Amino acid sequence: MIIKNPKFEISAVKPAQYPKGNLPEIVLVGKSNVGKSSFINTMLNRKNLARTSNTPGKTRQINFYNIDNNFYFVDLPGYGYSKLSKEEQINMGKFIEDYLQKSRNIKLIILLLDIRHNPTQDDLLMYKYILKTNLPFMIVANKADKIAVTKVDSVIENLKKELGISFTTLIPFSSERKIYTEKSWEIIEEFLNN
Ligand SMILES: Nc1nc2c(ncn2[C@@H]2O[C@H](COP(=O)(O)OP(=O)(O)O)[C@@H](O)[C@H]2O)c(=O)[nH]1
Ligand SMILES: [Mg+2]
Repeated sequence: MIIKNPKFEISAVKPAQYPKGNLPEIVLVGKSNVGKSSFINTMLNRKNLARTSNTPGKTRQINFYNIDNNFYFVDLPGYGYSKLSKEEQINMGKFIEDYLQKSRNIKLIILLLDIRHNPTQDDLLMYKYILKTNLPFMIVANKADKIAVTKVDSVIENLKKELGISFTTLIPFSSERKIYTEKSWEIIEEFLNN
């Protein structure tokens, strides 16, 4: 896809602030620090359009990036940030689910996992939640640069078994090495055109 003018549009803290209109949305979901914002930057070939950090924020905000008035990348807050209290974590979960329920324009949910680890308890909860929504989704196993290239295929197969999936798309990704960006665009475009 040729990207001309991707723009940050709004950090929504409540549904009234979600963008008006019907642009399709490609939504990034995953635990804190897994690489959601980096994924957006890598796909757009921009260094800092989506804010990344080592210290995940505590704010419940949803960042909308308007991609050439064609669609939105939606950067959801991360879950499972251990410095939040249990109650704050539950509220964060509700905030995420609320958006997934309310938006009428979601074309694809991209659930990011860390390729180095088994899915966490929170990952599994989110995965099950996404299944329940019946929204289209794919899984991206990020930070593939952190494991040996020769191991990637078997780790992906194991992840599929772990999650009990056969048809869902699950691909490795690395923002560090910028691999699988073309494959990801192919999949995203397919869902956008659906
Ligand atoms: N090695 C490596 N680090 C990554 C990758 N993607 C993100 N990171 C790093 O992980 C940290 C969190 O990334 P960020 O995109 O802010 O995660 P978010 O909280 O999910 O939005 C940052 O220090 C990134 O540089 C990747 O593919 N490989
Ligand atoms: Mg982020």
